Amino acid sequence: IQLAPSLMTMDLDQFKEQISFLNERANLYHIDIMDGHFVPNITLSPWFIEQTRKISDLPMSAHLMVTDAPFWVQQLIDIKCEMICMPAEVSNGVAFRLIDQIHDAGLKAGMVLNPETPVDTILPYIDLLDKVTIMTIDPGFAGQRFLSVCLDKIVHLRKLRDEHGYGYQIEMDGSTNLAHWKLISDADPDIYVIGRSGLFGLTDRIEDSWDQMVHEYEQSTGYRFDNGRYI
Ligand code: S6P
Ligand code: MG
Repeated sequence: IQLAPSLMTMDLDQFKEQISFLNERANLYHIDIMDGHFVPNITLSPWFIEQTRKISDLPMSAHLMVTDAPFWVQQLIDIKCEMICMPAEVSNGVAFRLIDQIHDAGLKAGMVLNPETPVDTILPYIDLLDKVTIMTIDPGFAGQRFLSVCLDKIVHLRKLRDEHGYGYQIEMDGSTNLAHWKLISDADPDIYVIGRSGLFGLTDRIEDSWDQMVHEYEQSTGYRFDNGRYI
């Protein structure tokens, strides 16, 4: 599996220390970008990605929660954000064009499915995608209720991939923590987004929080990390 810390949930007063620590352990960073319309909140931005790049070489994965996908996709192409993940709910009529634009720029294209959105929505272009993200919470905020019903979509996506040889990675996002580690690892996504409840909110120090997360994951699933890193 790969671990993607969700940077909207970190403490900005320890930004540099936390990123320096995570650079050695995480696989990519998850950047939530909201517009106040698609969800009633505003968090990170393309500017934040550029700032974080000053102290990190890890790939950045943008999770767009916006109604005007073409506008934000262009902003992210301009700064060469490695993975651009669009909301399936507002991509009808623009999906193929946006996926092509992202690929033409040498970047990766993903789609994100909110809890009520079925996998069928993205079937016409699923073969073109590099990543599919399954929301296991209502989007917009940290600390939301975990929706285990959404895990079925992960199993479904894995089956479709096996049957058709699709190339997408499967990611889950939302309430990734001790209470749900076992259920999530049984569904077996490739990428876990970890936020406040599973990492940043555990202790006051990122070193201790990471250790606690690893310990909780190992206890719940029987898997072993190697030197704090999931190999
Ligand atoms: C929510 C966002 C997520 C959160 C993450 C917060 O709109 O897409 O990526 O940052 O879920 O962590 P938690 O553990 O509170 O759910
Ligand atoms: Mg997210």
